[in-house]
Amino acid sequence: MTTTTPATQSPAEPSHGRRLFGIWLILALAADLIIWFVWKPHLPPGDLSDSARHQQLDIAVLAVSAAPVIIFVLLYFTYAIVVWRARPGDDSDGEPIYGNTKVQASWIIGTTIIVLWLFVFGTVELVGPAGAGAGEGPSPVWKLAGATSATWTPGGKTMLEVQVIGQQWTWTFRYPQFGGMESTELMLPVNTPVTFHVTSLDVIHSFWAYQLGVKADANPQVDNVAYTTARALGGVTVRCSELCGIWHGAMFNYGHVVTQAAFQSWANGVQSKEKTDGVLAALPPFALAYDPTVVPQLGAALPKIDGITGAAGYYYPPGDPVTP
Ligand SMILES: [Cu+2]
Repeated sequence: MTTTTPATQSPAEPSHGRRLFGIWLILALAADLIIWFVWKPHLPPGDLSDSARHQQLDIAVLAVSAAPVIIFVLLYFTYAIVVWRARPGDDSDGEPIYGNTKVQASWIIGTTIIVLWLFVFGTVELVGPAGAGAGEGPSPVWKLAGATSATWTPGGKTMLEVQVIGQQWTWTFRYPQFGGMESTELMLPVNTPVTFHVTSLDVIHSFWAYQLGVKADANPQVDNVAYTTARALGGVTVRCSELCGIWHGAMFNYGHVVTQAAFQSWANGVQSKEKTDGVLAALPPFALAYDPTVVPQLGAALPKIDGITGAAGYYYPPGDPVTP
């Protein structure tokens, strides 16, 4: 439309390209500033952990990248309708145009830059936060920095190991560094690298700790590893994110991110209580995955002491028709 022919257009034709660019720049800048400073802090899943913060960042960066493109399309569309529509009585045809090097080159360069940027950013964000908060199977490719140890104490760089056990229809969290004690509450210390070992006792479930930005499949006889580091104190809701039977929708537990000292005293307390109660002795030995058909404790001894620790519905109650 920039080429003018004296027969059809007046010589005072404005520079549409420059005009479009000016309007686009203002709108795109405004949209990106609003996305970054107003919208980003409210984006799910919040900023409780490193993985959650990275997910917030990902959504914000993708929105900031997409907004100028959407605004350009809508602006060009609106501009064309308003400025270039046929005037009443104008039955003339448009100019025959054969190629436009400037337009073609900018299109190829622009789309290539966008696609490569998304590829690089997506890859960095997948690798950087140790697997983007998702389960990586029993031998993770991208590991979280932190030392492994048989015990955990506050202040160190030691990973906290948490086994997440799904069953119809509740979650149990087992802490191997605290004698293999179990809890129905997911307690985590702040600023501590955490390794989740996610498994299931019966059907397939999915461990979804929403505020932590962690989601990992819980499959029977599989140790699915996921990482996170909590960065603030707060509550966590754990839901099942894989249709797993009639009470799937009611399969949720709660948890808290607490200070390292508070976590240690809580964990020591539960451990000694379960030791005194006889729960620790009755629990199956800690393993990275369980097979309910071969662990004799499952479905036998545990229901008798159900309620002592508050872990309701330990494994299979007696006479439960559920079969693994
Ligand atoms: Cu489930």
